[in-house]
Amino acid sequence: MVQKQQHSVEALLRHKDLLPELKVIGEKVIHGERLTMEDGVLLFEKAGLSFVGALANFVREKLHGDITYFNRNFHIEPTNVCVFTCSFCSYSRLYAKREEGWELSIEQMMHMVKSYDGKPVTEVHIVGGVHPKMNLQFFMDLMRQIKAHRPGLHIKGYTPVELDYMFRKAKVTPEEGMKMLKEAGLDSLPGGGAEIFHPEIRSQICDDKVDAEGWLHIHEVAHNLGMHSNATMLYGHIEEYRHRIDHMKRLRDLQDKTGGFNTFIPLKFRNKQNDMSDVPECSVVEDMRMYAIARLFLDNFPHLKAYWPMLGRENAQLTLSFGVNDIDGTIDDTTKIYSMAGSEEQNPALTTGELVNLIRQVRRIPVERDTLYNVIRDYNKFETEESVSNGIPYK
Ligand code: V47
Ligand code: SF4
Repeated sequence: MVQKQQHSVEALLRHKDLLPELKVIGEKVIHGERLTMEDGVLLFEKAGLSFVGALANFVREKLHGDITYFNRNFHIEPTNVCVFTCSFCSYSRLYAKREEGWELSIEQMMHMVKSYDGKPVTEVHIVGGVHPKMNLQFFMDLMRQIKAHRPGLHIKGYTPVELDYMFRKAKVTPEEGMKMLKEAGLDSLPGGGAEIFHPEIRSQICDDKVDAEGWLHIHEVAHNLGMHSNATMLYGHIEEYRHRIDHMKRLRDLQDKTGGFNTFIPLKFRNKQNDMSDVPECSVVEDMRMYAIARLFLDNFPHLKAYWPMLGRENAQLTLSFGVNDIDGTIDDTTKIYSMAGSEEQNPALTTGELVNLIRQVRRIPVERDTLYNVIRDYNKFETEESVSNGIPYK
């Protein structure tokens, strides 16, 4: 299969109209050589969609064949009150608008956790605004209670934005704070809060929260403690291509050092109900270009994920031909950050059967995973939507 793919990519490189500098990049990809920052920017500026798509698909199939992972998780958003003022955020409610805000107690969050008793979820994703009263101790108590109730549930929680704030308030170093959280039950970190690292852009869209160095340092500390994490990038607003490449380069460098990242998740900027509503959203073509180039540039990231509640189901299906090998598999609508920002999916709920079908419709193989990409079930062996939902194997 990969052999066949390689032949078709080689044929693409022989095309008489292909720019010589793109041919050089294509050859590097075929031979598994690393792309430079200049190569990355050039791909964004000069390469056709079919060119980057074919190369990204080649890399994807070399790494994962047709396998497309998803997982079963649920989200807890402890609060939407936030001390920060990111201009792209449609979600946070400062104290001035507190009547529109929510703050969940530990008891309320435990009630949510218990509502999944007996359901085959493997992960809880905890992320929200930065509330001055929800401190390190509060979240340690929460995680201890979750683990006491359901020890096998993987807790993926807190971005460096939340962590940096809670560590500074508690007067502990990132090393001390991460150790305390790990002991209380934190298993891994999600990818949020990264936005765009470059100060030219960060200073305009999220000036007051943790900077690039702080974000990367907290992930490095987590990796050094044996924890895994994800990384995101908020793209398609006021940044230029060089800022995207700079962002991915910083991630690639840290990954060379620690190997602790699992997944890269490009997040498409949505412009509803926020202070950047005048900035147009980028096109689907631009989305696919972003995914493909991420797959080519981040050669040391094992996985590339499309967050379907934000992109929409059909666009998420398309990404599976542009380098993506993972579709986030939230099973119900508990995440509000995207629906408030104008995501495609106002009701992002899919049954496992529907998600499996979505993946099969584009001739890929659905595989359920846990947070660390251990295989839970290979759905290739299951046939109908009903049999998938009921867990009956295909004979
Ligand atoms: O950091 C906020 C983004 C992120 C908007 O690790 C917006 O598995 C688009 O990181 N348009 C938080 N995006 C969510 C996140 C995430 C999501 C799913 C899976 C994982 C994972 C992580 O949401 C923020 C920010 O970049 N965001 N506002 C907006 N208007
Ligand atoms: Fe707060 Fe996160 Fe919104 Fe920024 S993106 S204002 S840190 S909730």
